Parts: sequence; C-alpha cells; structure tokens
Amino acid sequence: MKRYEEIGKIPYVGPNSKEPFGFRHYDPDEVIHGKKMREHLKFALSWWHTMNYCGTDMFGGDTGDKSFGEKEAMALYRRKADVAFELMEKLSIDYYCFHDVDVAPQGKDLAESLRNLDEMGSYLLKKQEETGKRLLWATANNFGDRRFMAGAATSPEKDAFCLAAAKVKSAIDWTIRLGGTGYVFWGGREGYDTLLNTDVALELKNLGNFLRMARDYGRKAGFRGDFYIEPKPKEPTKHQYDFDAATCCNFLRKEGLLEDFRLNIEANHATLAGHTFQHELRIARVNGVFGSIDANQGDPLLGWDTDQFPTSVPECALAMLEVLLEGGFTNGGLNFDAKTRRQSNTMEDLLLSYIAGMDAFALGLRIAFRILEDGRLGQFLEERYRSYQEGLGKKILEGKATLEECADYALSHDDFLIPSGRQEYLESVLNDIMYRG
Ligand code: XUL
Ligand code: CO
Repeated sequence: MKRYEEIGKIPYVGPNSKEPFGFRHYDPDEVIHGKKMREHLKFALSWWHTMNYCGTDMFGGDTGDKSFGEKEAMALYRRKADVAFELMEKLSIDYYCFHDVDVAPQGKDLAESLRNLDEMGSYLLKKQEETGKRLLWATANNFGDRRFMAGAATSPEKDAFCLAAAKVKSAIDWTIRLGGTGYVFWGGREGYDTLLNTDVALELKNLGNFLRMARDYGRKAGFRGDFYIEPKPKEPTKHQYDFDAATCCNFLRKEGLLEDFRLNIEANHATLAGHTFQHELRIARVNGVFGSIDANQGDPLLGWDTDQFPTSVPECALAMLEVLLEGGFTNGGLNFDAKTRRQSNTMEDLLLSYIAGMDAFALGLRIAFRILEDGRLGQFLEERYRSYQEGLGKKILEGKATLEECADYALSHDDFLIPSGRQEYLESVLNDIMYRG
C-alpha cells in the first residue's frame, strides 16, 4: 500500500476498482438531480478526531502520533492546520468543524488561551482564503477542563458558567469571522450523575439562560447561521439533559429558542438513546428543527460512544433519504464526528477511514434517490393513510372535527379492517432497490 506522502488527490475510480485510495461512489463534481454530489453531501472534517486523537483509551495511551515532528505549541497547531487543509484537499472535503481547544493550544490562563485562538483563527482564515475550504460550524470545549467537572452552563458554581461564557463568546466571534454557517452546543457535562447533589430545576433554567445569552450575543455580533444543540443521552454524565431529539425539542420550545436553534443529530448518540439514526432525524424534521448531521456509527455490542466511521450503507441510505425529504442541507452538512480505531494508527488509515465513510454516504445518497425514483415505498405510505384524504378523515387531519362527530360516525362504521402493514414486503423492496444482484 502507498504511503501517505505518496498519495495525492483521491480520484473517483468507480465501483469496480480495487484501488484503496480511490472513491468508488463519491464523485464530487458529478451532478445528481441538479446538484453536485459535494453539494448534496456537504462533507466536513472533524478537527478533534482527525488532527488530535491518537488512539488513547481507558486502558492505554497513544498508539499514533500527530506531532508532525513539531515541538513548540503554536508551531504544532499551525502544522496541524496545514495538514488538515491538505487532507481536505486530498479528500475533496469542502468544510471543517472544530472546538476552540482543537485548533489552538491552551495558555497559562484564559486570556492567553483566547489570544492563542485569535492567532490561530487568523491562520485558519488565511488557509481558507488560499484553498476555498469553509467552516461548517465551530463550538467551545466546555467539558474537558477540570473546572467544568460539574458542568458549564449547568455547573453549581457561577465562575464555571462565566468561564464557559467567555469561551463561547470568542468561539462565536471566530465562527462569524470564518464565515461558519453553524454554531454547536453539545451538552458536554450538562447533566447529572446523582440527584442527591443536583438541583435539576436550577440547572435547566441556567442552561436556557446560557443559550439565550449566546443567541443574543451572536445575533448582535452579526451571526446569521443556525445555532444547534446536539442530543446525547449519556456519557459523560449518567443522565445528559439533551437526551434525544424529542427532549431537545421540548427544551427549546419551553425556553422560546425554536426560532434560532436547530438540532445537530449524531448517529451514535441516537443509538445510545435506544433510537435509530433515522428516527432522530425524522423527529427533528417533523418538529421543524432538522439542522445538521454528525456522521458516525456505534457498535451494537458496545454500550458507549465509539464514534466509528460510518460504513453501514443501509443506515446511510435511510439517513440521506431523510435529508432529501427535507429538501437537502441548508446551513448544515455531514460532519464526520468519527475517529479511526486504536489499531488503525497511521496517516494512511485516516485517508482510508474518510474514504470508507464518504463512500458509504455517497452510495447512501445514490440509493436514497433510487428509493424516491422507484416510488414503491412512497406510494405505500400514501395508500396507507388514504382515509385521511377526504371527508371526515380530512376534517380530522385538519383539526376541524369534533369528538361528537367522530363518535356519531363510529356508530355506523364500527365494522372495519385495518389493511396489512406489510413490513417484510417493504423491507424486501428496500433490498431490491439497494442490492441489484
Ligand atoms: C461528543 C460529541 C462532540 C460534539 C461537539 O459525543 O459528539 O464531539 O459533536 O462538541
Ligand atoms: Co458530535
């Protein structure tokens, strides 16, 4: 196999090729239904996993090396930025996402950390101008530092709340300067491990206060993109406040934040919550808050957030179907919140993992279009709910019928059969469309 240094731009090689450093399904400039694949998919590189994660786990340290031979902190972060943009170029990825601490080293105090972020932010801006790559979204890491051990916005200590505010303020500033179209709040340690030491009402109130402050600041500073919260049920805390899409919708509605906030749905977070990825996307969609995707997959046999590169084609296809039914991405995109396995510890593995994930989603996109073109699944749904298309059914659906009216109707229509749901048939239709023998 070729070495990283010998690999240039990854070409589209088509489905029959065996070239490991080639795309079998992602042909970035191919136009499908009026849009280039790269515009349908809006792939983004996740800085934290890609540029910083070196394979460490609970039982052992790094297995990889992302120091690129640099010793001094700022030089190292500049070098990481060069490599990140080089990777995006090689992989035909147009966007990236980062936490403040991913792109700039921590200083001896907050002021120095913010100065480092300013310096690196300017460097990223220069790289963007040189390459045409863009920021999809940024966020602040308000969970790693020990001062956030009891949460950030939901910490029992207001100093932690304010430290988080300072970090979010400058991360929003840099989102604006870098032209990012999203700003993410993943709950980090916003949750609890035991009610014996937790005032849930106060913490939730402050979470709302925090998000409102951030929204007000961002809008005042000129941010026109979407704010996102990212549902996750557990890990690191036993009970994360942003459990799943439905919980997040309730919270946003209660706090009056639905105008400005949408959801960033992550596949592995969905399965940790006992849902499918498609379910979470659907719940976000039907509540009008679908925003962006953190693409990855979990392992059904492991009960934690393994953040694997997504390679399950059926899952990617059904996720892309939701995206297409939504009319495509607007401000959001597909961020690979995914890391290479501990044993996949080389730069070549980084390329191979992105290729695997991007190809799975590209194939998913192609299949999703085929599902729509085929029409059988759509027709079945239409037929199944036909009784709501006219007469009393239509009135019910429009919210215009009364309980008395329905009760009267039932008196002369209580002898009816529900048609079969045909689940197995529909699953075989999906197989027909996906696998063409
Ligand atoms: C953690 C996670 C985060 C967010 C950004 O599980 O998904 O990386 O996406 O903070
Ligand atoms: Co995520």
